[in-house]
Amino acid sequence: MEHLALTRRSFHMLACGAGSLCALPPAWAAPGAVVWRLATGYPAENFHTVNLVAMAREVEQATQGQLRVEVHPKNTLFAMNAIRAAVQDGKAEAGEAIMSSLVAEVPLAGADSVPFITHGYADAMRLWRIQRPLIEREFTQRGLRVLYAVAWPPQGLYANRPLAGMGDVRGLRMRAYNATTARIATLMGAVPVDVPAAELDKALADGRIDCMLTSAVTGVESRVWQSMRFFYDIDAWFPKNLVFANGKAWDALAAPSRDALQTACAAAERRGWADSAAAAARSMDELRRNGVKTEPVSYLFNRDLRRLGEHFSLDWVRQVGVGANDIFIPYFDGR
Ligand code: PCA
Repeated sequence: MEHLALTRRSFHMLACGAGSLCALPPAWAAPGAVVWRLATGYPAENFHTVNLVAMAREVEQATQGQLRVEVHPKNTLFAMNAIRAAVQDGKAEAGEAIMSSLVAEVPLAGADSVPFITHGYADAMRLWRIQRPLIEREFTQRGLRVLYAVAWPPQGLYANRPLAGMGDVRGLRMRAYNATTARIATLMGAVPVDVPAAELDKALADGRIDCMLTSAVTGVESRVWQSMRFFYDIDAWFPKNLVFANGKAWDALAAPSRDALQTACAAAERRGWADSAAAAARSMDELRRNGVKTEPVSYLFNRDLRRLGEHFSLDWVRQVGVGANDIFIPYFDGR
């Protein structure tokens, strides 16, 4: 009979969907189990996604299968920029988004992409601790629940030619992945070209961009050396990915499942920040191995970049209004 031919693997494919990453090896779902779908736009091998899958595994183990979180990577469930709305509307129970993509709805989410105010992971973490209660308040009002956030490695500048100063960036096609990065490109005198992470490899192969600001990790994942062999390690900012859930889906969980999810998310946050630093170091080596020259910027270029950072900060404060003080005052006071 046909159903007897259903192997554990094919059952797993049916249960989890072909594009998803289930946390555990195939197993029959526990009776009454709740399945959450978690959407992300980043690839399965990215350290953020690997961390999500580890979180899902912990939840599944702790709840003995009562709550299963399926991780759908690389836009397979929803396109990156649609994930927040999809989770808010209950089309997916949970999702991950880079915070600077949420600024239209939650302006305070943009604080981590203000360039040159964080000088390492410790600063980025301190900024997150200040941002978190404010973001939580905003998310709660929208029926969303904040689970955790993890920083990307510092954003550096890649180019297909050596850049001696800001003048050399003028007119270049600079990759951007949301309104925030497009604004930075414009301030640098470049022409923003919208390319989501999932399409970066192809855009580089097609020669559609001359320069970009992103991490060493994304440089490696997109094989940046196909067209860009210069990397300026300017530590411009530490964008964070935010993982969140639909508020109703959260409320509907049985208390033990909710506790298990909360515990696993706290662990994922701790682990993710450490993984980010480790992935950054590995990726820098990988860039060099593939012929990317990592160089410091000249004194004048650095000065101009920092001025641009100040300009962007002022812009950001103007745009966000007094709420920006709730972040910047404690952040700069805590230095
Ligand atoms: N990589 C992602 C976001 C930030 C990063 O380092 C990207 O470039 O799309």
